[in-house]
Amino acid sequence: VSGYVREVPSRARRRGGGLGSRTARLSRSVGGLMQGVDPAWLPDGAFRPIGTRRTLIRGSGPLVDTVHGEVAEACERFGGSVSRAPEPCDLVLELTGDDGSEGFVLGRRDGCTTVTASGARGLLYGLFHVVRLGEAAFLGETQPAVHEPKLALRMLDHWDNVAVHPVMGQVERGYAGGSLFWEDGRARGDLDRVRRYGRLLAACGINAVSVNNVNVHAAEARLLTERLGEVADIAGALRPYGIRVHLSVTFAAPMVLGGLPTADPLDPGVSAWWAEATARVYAAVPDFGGFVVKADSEGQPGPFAYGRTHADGANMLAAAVEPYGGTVHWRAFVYDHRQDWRDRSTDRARAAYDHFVPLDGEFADNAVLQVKHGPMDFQVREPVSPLIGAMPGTRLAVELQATQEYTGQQRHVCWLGPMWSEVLRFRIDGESTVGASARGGLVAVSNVGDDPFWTGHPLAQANLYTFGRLAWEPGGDPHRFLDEWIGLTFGSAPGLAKGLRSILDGSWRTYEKYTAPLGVGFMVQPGHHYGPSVDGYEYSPWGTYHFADRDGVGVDRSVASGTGYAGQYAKPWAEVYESAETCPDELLLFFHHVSYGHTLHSGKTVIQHIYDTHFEGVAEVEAAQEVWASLADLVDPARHTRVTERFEEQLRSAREWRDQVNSYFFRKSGVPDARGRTIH
Ligand code: GCW
Repeated sequence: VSGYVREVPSRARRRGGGLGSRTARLSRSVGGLMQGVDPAWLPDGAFRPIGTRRTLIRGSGPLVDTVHGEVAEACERFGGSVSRAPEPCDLVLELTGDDGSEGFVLGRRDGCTTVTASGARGLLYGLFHVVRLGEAAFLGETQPAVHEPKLALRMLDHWDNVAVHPVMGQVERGYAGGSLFWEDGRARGDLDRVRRYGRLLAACGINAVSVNNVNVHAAEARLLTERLGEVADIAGALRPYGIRVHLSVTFAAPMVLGGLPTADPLDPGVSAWWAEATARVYAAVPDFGGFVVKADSEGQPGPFAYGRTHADGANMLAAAVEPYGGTVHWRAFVYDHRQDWRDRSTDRARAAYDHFVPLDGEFADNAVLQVKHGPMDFQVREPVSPLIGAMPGTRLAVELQATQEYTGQQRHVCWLGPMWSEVLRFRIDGESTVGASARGGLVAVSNVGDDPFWTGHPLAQANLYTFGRLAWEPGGDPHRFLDEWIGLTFGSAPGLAKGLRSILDGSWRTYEKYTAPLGVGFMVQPGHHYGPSVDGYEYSPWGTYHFADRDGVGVDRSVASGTGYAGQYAKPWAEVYESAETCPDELLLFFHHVSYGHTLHSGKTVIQHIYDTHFEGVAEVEAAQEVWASLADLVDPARHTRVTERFEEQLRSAREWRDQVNSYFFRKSGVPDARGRTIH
């Protein structure tokens, strides 16, 4: 991309000095961009309100040093001052102990803004909160107010492969270049970029990162043993920003790495092997977060081979990390991926609930069951997984997908904030929300790579930022987070925020309009999952079908006549979803097989809805593209060019979706478009 300076090799940049000077290096601008890497939501200018003032920092420890380094760098640039001794000041950042908490108290009196924290991370988050507030942090008087995260674990899972996988590449479902951590089978030497990543993550509240793919291939498996030093280096780069590192491990590690004849979780030799391996991990990374495990899922090994349960498997690993305060994140993505499409009684949507609900209460306290937010697989529209809320005796983490596998692969603008917020605010039983049930935390599959814009599509940064903010405050309005992101990233030129909002705000619904209709999902090209193929998965073993015929479309998941999936919900949802009359339009085809002439709550027939939304979706992309073009003078040229390129592809692809989906359903149904538009 024109306008970007290539990354300077880190050795050339390495000078002496502590974290302060390192931070200085990180944020030094080259033609408005930091050393060829987009500054994202931490441009130098965001620190001006702090950097022009006098700051007093109290307390000690590595994270206080980070805070000091940040403020010192801002002051160097903008002429303010920072001190550790009491002097007249505009901002006090004070750590009063270190109890491990993450909140802070912010107030303003007598011309001085004060952030007080009793845990070091809290001070860091307080600093970034002041950055977000900008000048507003230094106006008027405000009563001290407590700010603290609702969820203790706010985590990104990287599906990064150490060695390039022949099919999946460097990053599985990665759309932003190579891995930030790994390259050509080795850890990257350039830890500056990792550190800079940690800084961005801390600034939106993320505190944990898993550094390798849940599909653990041969090279990744060894991160647990002889390649542990590489993990320790990454942990060292992220630690100054309060981020703990986790590792995905293979359940078969005792066999693959230890030469044992079994990985049976109840075999004493197996647990002894894990205990030793874990001890070595903690010796190298004392604040290691724990293991992430994909077991008995899409061909990965697991406890089923030994006639053991998932609780047996998770608890054995949980016991290994327990002495060190670690956690096991055990994924609930367990289903039959070798299904016969002729078999209408098997329903993939049911699988996680059927496997795990009987185990409620059996998981150790430090074993967290990590559940995808929907029952299928990160489609643009799915109901909330009925597993969430059905396991009160188990700590659950909810997994979202920031990487846009099924939502345009970071070539399409698709801001997922509203979708995630709907999920998190969903009242499972009419009362408690998903956000409140996620006691084990909120996790997203990362959308970041070594791309200069971090996320390929520069506007996909909004997803990463919004994820962090929602994990901190699951009930928060995502539009507020979008506005924060816009303000920090793009500044405040008149007209800019309005334009960006209009592009991003409805982009998820736009994407939904031109892709698979009414919650039915998939219809993507098999394998890479980009672009339309209505029947691409219709006769496959993956369990993702739409059952369209000449009369109708959709999956009958009712209790009365279908797979019974609707009955996995608590009331009122079991009843709402059971009937096509009460089921919300947007999920109708997820729960019911209906005729093309079925009338939606909107008053339209299903077939006319399909036609209309597909035409509208493309028109909305065209409109967004025009708005973007009109912002050319207000946006950094390199950013503008990149997004312009992506819009061209988005429009091409949206038209392809429209034409394939509309033609498919016209040919199946024979029903013409009421408005007589061209359908091929
Ligand atoms: O969404 C699917 C992806 C796989 C992924 C799997 C999972 C890492 O297509 O690439 O594997 O989900 O979540 O484990």
